[in-house]
Amino acid sequence: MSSPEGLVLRIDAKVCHVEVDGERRQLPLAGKLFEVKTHEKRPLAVGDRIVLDATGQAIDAVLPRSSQLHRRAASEGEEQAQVLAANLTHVLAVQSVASPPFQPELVDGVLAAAARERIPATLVLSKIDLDPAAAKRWSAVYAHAGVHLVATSTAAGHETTAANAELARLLHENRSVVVGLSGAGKSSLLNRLLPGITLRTGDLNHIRQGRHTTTHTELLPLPGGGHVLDTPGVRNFHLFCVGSQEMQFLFPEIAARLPQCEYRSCLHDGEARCAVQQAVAAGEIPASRFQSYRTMLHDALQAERPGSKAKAPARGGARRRPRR
Ligand SMILES: Nc1nc2c(ncn2[C@@H]2O[C@H](COP(=O)(O)OP(=O)(O)OP(=O)(O)O)[C@@H](O)[C@H]2O)c(=O)[nH]1
Ligand SMILES: [Mg+2]
Ligand SMILES: [Zn+2]
Repeated sequence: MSSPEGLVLRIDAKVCHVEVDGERRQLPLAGKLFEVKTHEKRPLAVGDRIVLDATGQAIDAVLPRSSQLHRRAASEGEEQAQVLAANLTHVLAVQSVASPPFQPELVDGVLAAAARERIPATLVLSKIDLDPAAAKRWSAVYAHAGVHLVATSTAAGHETTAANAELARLLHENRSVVVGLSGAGKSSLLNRLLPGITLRTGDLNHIRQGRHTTTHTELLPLPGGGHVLDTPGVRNFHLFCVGSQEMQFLFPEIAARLPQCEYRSCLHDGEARCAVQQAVAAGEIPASRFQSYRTMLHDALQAERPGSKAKAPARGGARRRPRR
């Protein structure tokens, strides 16, 4: 008889909640799987499919993932990846236009991480009732980047009915993860879009004191199809092991200009006759996107320096000299 399989729904400090044959079990985060050191901070993520051992009370193995959303973990010593969720088909990057203010580097980090895994992503511009002009400005920036964007508000009298319906449809068709700053309105939005879901939402004073309202990630099966993972707010989203040459391909509007740069291996970082830098100067590529790209590029270059504690990039390579 083959060992039973399970689906990881939630991970706490010492146990994980797993669905096995339609039933929920709590299993310890212990055993051989947790003893092997890998580049991942923890060998298990919400959304993982696992194989149980013969006792049915411990995890024997994790099945290969179809996708994963990960970021660089803040850790001492060797760099590690923190996998936020596994086996996803959609990423919702939620960012408010105000309160808390829009943070382009965080949004661009999430979008780049999704692009690298080839997971379709939607940018949800939330709380547009608070600053409609900013909503327009950011919509233009991301339309230019070819990003699928939905602008929402759940405030009474400002509710965005068509946008909410579009998001609800996406949620029912996918296994989605919802990522963004604490207080961006992730849980509020899910409560509004999904009848029967009642997630705790917070007030901003609480959040300003550094406390998140959502404190764990839990995979929720949705009546009517689909699964969603609401996550606690993240403050940053640094990419894990993306090579400097690979970086621009996570920013489609930047990569599109590469053929017009003088150097085939142009990184758009001070090189002469660079079409990207010209397009930024002419206002054809939004400055915020270029700024995010530069920050991430410098991060990658730093990691590639000899003696860096980061591992060599899994894909892409070291910076090559520009050549004609
Ligand atoms: N004006 C306005 N306020 C909103 C909107 N959506 C949510 N809020 C408020 O924003 C605050 C934070 O909302 P949450 O849904 O708890 O935010 P969250 O992103 O889930 O936060 P964490 O769980 O801490 O990551 C609450 O006070 C909500 O009432 C909106 O569309 N407009
Ligand atoms: Mg929340
Ligand atoms: Zn260039």
